[in-house]
Amino acid sequence: MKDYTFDDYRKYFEEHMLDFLPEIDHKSITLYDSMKYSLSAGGKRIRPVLLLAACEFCGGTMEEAIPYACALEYIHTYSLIHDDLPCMDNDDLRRGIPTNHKVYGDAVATLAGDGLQSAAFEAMHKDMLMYFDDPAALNRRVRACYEISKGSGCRGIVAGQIADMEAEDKNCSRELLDYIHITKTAALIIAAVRAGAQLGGADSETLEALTIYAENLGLAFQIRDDILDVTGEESTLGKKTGADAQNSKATYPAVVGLDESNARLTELTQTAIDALRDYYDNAELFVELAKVLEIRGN
Ligand code: GRG
Repeated sequence: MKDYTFDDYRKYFEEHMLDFLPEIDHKSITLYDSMKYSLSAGGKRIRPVLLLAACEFCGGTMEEAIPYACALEYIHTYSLIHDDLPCMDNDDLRRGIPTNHKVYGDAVATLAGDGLQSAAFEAMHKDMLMYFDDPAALNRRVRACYEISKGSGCRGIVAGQIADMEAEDKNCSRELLDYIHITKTAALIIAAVRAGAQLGGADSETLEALTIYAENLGLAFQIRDDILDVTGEESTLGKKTGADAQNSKATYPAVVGLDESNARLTELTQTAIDALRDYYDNAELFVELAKVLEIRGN
């Protein structure tokens, strides 16, 4: 793996982030503006960085992975726009600025999310179209696209969103809570790592180790998110705190308390790091990222 840092990957990603949006007719410029508004609002860019880094870790390059990294961030951003809508979580603030529907209205925000999701699939398929004369390269790309489709679909974030909505105001078991967190959040983190690994041509052992890393990191990420909703600062988080309790959401602190939530977060972070034990010489970015996310403030 090259010696790139998280910031190197983030910078490369952000330089190319808008390159894979379809060219939009001027008559639909409001749609493009609203899509760009949420994409350009910032965000930690964890998913695209994980995808680029996993591709290089497995022997590929970030240049070949960039359409898929962008596609993944388009899908993640669409899910945030839709999640913030009044018919879902009804949030006013996201990534430190007013939510998409607060600026463009509910209908345009819905379309911005739809546009970003379809732009993601268009970007991946446009890239695949260039590899019909290279079956091995095409194979890696189809596999990456499958990982992203799976994470963003009815077994991934969409399943997580409905389970999350239906668990509001109810007693939630630990089993259901983990199901919600794995589908709602870990699914796209797993998709990022596995898509990058597929693009890089990972062998089955490395793919398995990276998958265990991503599953544990993804669940840890959502537990930290739940904890921050209770203990975090609105100005640092860029969104409202206390929203989970106000909406009677199923969260780790609500179901098991803060102490046990923190203990589980530490345990999952360590399990994620341990999964890459055999690769430590090369896996510094993944190990450091898990440690940073365990104590993140936003
Ligand atoms: C399919 C509408 C729909 C929603 C899917 C992703 C999702 C479910 C809902 C969004 C709200 C939420 C709390 C999701 C959990 C995942 C999560 C913690 C998202 C925030 O990710 P960050 O912290 O965000 O990486 P940035 O802004 O940094 O990209």
